[in-house]
Amino acid sequence: PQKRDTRRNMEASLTARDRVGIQDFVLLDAYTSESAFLDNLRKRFHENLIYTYVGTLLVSVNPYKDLDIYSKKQMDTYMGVNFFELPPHIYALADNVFRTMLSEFNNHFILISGESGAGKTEASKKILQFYAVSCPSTKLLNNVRDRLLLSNPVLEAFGNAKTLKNDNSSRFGKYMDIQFDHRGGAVGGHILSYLLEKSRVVHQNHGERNFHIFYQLVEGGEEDLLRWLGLERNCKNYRYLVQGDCAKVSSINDKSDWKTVQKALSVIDFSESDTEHLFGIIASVLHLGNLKFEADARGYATIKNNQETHWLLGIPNQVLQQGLTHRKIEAKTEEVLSPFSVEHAVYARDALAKAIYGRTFNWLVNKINESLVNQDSSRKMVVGLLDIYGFEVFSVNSFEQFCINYCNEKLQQLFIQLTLKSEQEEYELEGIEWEPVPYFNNKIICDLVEEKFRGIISLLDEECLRPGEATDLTFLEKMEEKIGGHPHFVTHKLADKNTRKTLERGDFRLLHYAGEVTYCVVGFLDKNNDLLYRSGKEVMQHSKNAIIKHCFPSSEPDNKKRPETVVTQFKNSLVGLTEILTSKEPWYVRCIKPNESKQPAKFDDVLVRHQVKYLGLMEHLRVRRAGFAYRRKYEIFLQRYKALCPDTWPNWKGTPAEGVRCLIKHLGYKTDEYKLGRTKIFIRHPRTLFATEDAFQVCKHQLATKIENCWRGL
Ligand code: AD9
Ligand code: MG
Repeated sequence: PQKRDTRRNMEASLTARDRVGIQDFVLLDAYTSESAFLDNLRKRFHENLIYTYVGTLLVSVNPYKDLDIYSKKQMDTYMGVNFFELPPHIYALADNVFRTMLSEFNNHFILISGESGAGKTEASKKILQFYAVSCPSTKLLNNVRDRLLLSNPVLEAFGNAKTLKNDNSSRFGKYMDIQFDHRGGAVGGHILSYLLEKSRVVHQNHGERNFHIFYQLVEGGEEDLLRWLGLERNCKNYRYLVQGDCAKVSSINDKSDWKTVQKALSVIDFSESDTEHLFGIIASVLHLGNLKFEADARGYATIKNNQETHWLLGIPNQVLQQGLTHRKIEAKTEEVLSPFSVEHAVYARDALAKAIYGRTFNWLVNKINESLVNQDSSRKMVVGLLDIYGFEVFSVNSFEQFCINYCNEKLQQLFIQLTLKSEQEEYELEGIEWEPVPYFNNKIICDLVEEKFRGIISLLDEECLRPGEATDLTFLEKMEEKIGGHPHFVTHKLADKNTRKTLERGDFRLLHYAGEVTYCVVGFLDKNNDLLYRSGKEVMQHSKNAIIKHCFPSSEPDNKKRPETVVTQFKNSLVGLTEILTSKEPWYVRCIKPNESKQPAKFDDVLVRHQVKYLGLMEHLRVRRAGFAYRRKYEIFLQRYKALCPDTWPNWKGTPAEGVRCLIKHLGYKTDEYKLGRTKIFIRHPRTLFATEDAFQVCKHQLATKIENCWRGL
């Protein structure tokens, strides 16, 4: 009854439409007008109503302030309620995914997208928290639940950082499977991580920071610990922490975050020795960064100040020193040591610091996964959560932005394929009359980046295969030669007079689905090669630190065999991700950033309009509006609802299509409410289906009572 009341309240509140707007864009009268769409979003935003539906897709606008809508009470309200009965909420989406999974015994995923700072990570945390509270609980399940929840602060500490766009920006991609048993208990999880932005370890742009964990350790670490690690409580003393010149950030409390991470580590099975080794590594990276090199009389690098690095890493000082100032080269039958110049030594040191951090991060993800392994081998269902770094444009963009934006391009392509394209193809296939909705397909940009032989990735890899000859500039020239005529690619040389003024010779510009980005080609080859000298690797193999030992196994193939380049590995991992996702049922959260200054109550029309456009929300709305919210195979629909009609219950003798026809006639479906395709029934509005589902629940209850009474002999 309480829920019905809520529905009535909602209806009443619809009269206040002028004030709070419409909660589902599908109901918007001027549904083809971008301005009407924007008006509705703005109206709701100013009323703190940050969520709005487009059918079952959830649009979320970052409020940049804490709203009182995520309490336990709110979670309870949203549990088990049909989608459209309450105001839109991320909990409603999470709950519907969960219940659909339980009733259909299949796998789902929630794709959360939007540009950097739009609220993806926060959305994914809210969903996880909702499941943690709403799932059935037992002691064992609570254990899994706590680990799932606490994996977040740990991964954020090591994989997030302050950027100019977002004080807590994800610098790695994350896909998390939450595994449920047939009763809906959370029984395990698994995390896949994608391309961590390792370069941040050794370099940060002005106004940005290194990964949070470094500052947490220096600010929050206990006195004893810092002493043991040879660290001082002053971020300014560490070269790797000061390049961005903003070690302190008002929105971040490193001290209390340190405590949270400590607690989390203990819950996810980190032994004392694990944490000792882990923070030994973090400290050793800071010490590495402070290593200085001097040129000896012959101009070769020698180490000027060697601090605690060697013992923190458990490597004899002599071995480490040699590894940092020389590299091994093979000469005919023997190996000889070739000394580095100072510049070369600095490069090798930074490469080592990046490798240590990157591999430790992967170790961390594996360790968390071990603690999330499902102990119960029975069949399980999953809800996957995808929270990846968002599209980003800075004043200078490099290889990292290229990878991040390429990834967003791929996710947009997936969205298009699963919604706009497949939806329209399905109508055609099912013989349903349909007026096609035009949309921009970004496949052309994906191809430009990843096509075999002539895509940007292929050209970059090709240049990486010509050490000594190729440079970042030859890579640029090769692109100009091979893809110069592409409508989404431009450089200084190719541009018209006006555009040329905005480009340097070393730039190339891509016209991404989300906007133009100018990339500076400097560093592309180097970052894609991600070269770590063999001597550096071998030095690490001497380590007594258990994590380092694990991360640099002596069996690792050496440089003789060429490893895959960074971007090719990334491309392959995205192919894998697409396969994982397309085998599951999709749901979408589209996050919008209301302003560039991270301020509450500020709605920048131009900025939001641009996002509405490139996120494809208008096209999605048009397809939804003209289409059908719900569709099911005749067999499945009949099987579930046949008890509602005396002619189809208990067994229907004819074809499933005829059965469904008979059933909906009995239920009184109006002709404009549904369409019958070749293999499926299509229902226009969710409310039609909800009414049928409600009737089914009543019927089921009556049937159960009847059976129980029979048993009792009443
Ligand atoms: V990035 O691509 O990882 O750089 P995200 O993940 O899209 O980005 P994030 O979720 O980190 O952005 O949100 C950025 C900040 O906005 C958060 O740190 C919060 O301060 C703020 N935010 C986002 N969503 C909410 C919300 N629902 N309520 C309150 C929010 N604040
Ligand atoms: Mg994020």
